[in-house]
Amino acid sequence: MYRENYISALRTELLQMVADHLTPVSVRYGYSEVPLEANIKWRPQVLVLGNYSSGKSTLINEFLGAYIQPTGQAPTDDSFTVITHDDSVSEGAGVQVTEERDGKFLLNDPEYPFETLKKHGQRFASHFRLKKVNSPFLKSLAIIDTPGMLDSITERDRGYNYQEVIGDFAQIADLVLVVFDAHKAGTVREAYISLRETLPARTFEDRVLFVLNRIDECSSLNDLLRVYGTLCWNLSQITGRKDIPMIRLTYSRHAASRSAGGPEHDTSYLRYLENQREELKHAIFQAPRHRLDHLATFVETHGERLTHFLEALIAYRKLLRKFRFKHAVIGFFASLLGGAAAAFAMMALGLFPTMDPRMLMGGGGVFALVIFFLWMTLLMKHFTTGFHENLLHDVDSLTHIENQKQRDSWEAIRDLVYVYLKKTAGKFSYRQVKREYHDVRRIRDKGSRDIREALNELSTISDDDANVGDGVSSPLRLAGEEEEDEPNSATG
Ligand SMILES: Nc1nc2c(ncn2[C@@H]2O[C@H](COP(=O)(O)OP(=O)(O)O)[C@@H](O)[C@H]2O)c(=O)[nH]1
Ligand SMILES: [Mg+2]
Repeated sequence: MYRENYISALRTELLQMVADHLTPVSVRYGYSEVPLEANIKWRPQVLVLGNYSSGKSTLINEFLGAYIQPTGQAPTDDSFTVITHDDSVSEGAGVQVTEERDGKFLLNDPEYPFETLKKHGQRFASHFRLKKVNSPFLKSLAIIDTPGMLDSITERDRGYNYQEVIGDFAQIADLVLVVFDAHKAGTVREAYISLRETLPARTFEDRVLFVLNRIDECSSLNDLLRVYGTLCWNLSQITGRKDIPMIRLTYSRHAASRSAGGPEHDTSYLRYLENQREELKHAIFQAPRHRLDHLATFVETHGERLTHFLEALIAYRKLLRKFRFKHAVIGFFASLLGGAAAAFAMMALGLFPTMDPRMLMGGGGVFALVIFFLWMTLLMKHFTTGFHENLLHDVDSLTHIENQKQRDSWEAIRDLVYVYLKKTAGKFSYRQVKREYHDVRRIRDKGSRDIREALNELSTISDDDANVGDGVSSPLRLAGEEEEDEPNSATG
C-alpha cells in the first residue's frame, strides 16, 4: 500500500510538472495539438500481443478471475479491448463486466489517452472497445487485449493498418506482453519489428515481456525443451542478438484440463513450472513502476526536443542581431562617406560660393543623417527580409549537432522550427522565448533526475513495507524519513 501510494504520488507530481511547464510551450509552438500529458495521464497499461489462439484472452480471463473476453480456437475476436477497473462499483459482487463502451466514445473522451489513435479511421474505431470490470487485478492498471497477428487476414481485409495501430498502442503502454504458443513458437517477426521501430531502444528491454503459453500441450519435458529452444532460436534470428531474453512459461490450468492429451502425454514437468504464472502476474503488477520509467523518458525526450526548438529560436535572434549590427556599421560608414562626398561636391561645384565651410560641413552632416536614416529603415528592412529568406533555406544553421541524441531531437523539431519562423516572419518575443527556454531546460534536467532518484529509492522499498503508513505527502522528500523510521531495528 505504502509503495503504491508512493508511486501514485510521484506520478501525480510529474504529470503536474508536465502540464504546468511543458504543455503550455508545446501547444503554443505547435509541437503538440493536445496537451502533452494526454497520452500518459491515464492509468498504467499492459498491452497483450500475440498470434491468434496463443491464449491471450484465456490468460487475461484467468488474471481477472472471470470469463470476460471471448475465447476459442476460431479467430472470433478481432477487436482491441481496453479492460479497466470500475471504481464506481463495489467489489463483493462477482467479477463481471459492469460497463461497455464503443470505440467512438473511447477515441473522443479526453479522459482516455487514445486520441492519437483517431487517425486510424472508422474501421479501426469499430474494432475498438472498452470494458469496465470490477476485478481487483485491475486496481492499479488496465489491460489491452488485441486481435491476433500474422494470419490469413491481410491489411486490406482489416481496413486499417494493424502494424501502425500496434505501434501507437505500444507507445502508450507501459508493459508489452508478447505471447507465443507452443505450436507456433516462431511467427512474430512482424510484431517484433513494429515494436522495435516504435519503442525507444533504451526502454525496449524493460518494457517487453516474452511469454511462452499453452505449455501443457507439449507431450513431454523433452518436447517442451524442443519448443523452448525453437523459440529462442527464432527470437535471436529476429533480434540479431545471441543472448536470450527472459521467457516466461505458462499455461491455463482450466483450458488444459479440457484438452488433456492422450496416454503418451506426460505432463508431469508442469509441476516444476507452476510458480511461473505467479511470477508473470508479479511482473505485470510492476506496470505502475514502469509507468514512472516511462514518464522519466517522456520528460527527457520532450524536454530535450522543446529545449532544442527554443534554442533554435534564440539562435535565430542572435544571428539576426549580429547581422543587423554589421549592416548598421556598414550603413554608418556609408552615410559618413555620402555626407563627405556631398559636402565636397557642393564645394567643388561652387553651388553656394558665399557659404562658409562650417555650414558646408553642416550640410554634409545633414545629408549623412538622411542617408543613415534611410539605410536603417528602408534598406535594413530589405536586408532583414533577405536574411530571413536565407535562413529559411538553411534552417540547419540554427543548431550545432554534436551527438546522436541531438540529431534525433533536431530531426523531430526541424520542420516545426521552419514552420514557426515562416509563420511569424521571425517576429516573436525574444524575452518570452528565453524565459521558456530556461524553464523547459530546468524541467528536462531536474524532472528526469528526480524521477530516476525516486526510482532508485523505490527499489529499496519492498512490497512488504505495507505497515509503514499511508500518508505520503511528497515522494521526493522520502529519503531521509525512511532512515528515521527504522530506529527499532537499529537499536534492538
Ligand atoms: N491446452 C491449452 N489450451 C489453451 C490454453 N490457453 C488457451 N487455450 C485454448 O486455446 C484457444 C484459444 O484461446 P484464446 O484465449 O481465445 O486465444 P487468443 O486468440 O490468443 O485470445 C481456446 O480454445 C482456449 O481454450 C492453454 O494454456 N492450454
Ligand atoms: Mg482473443
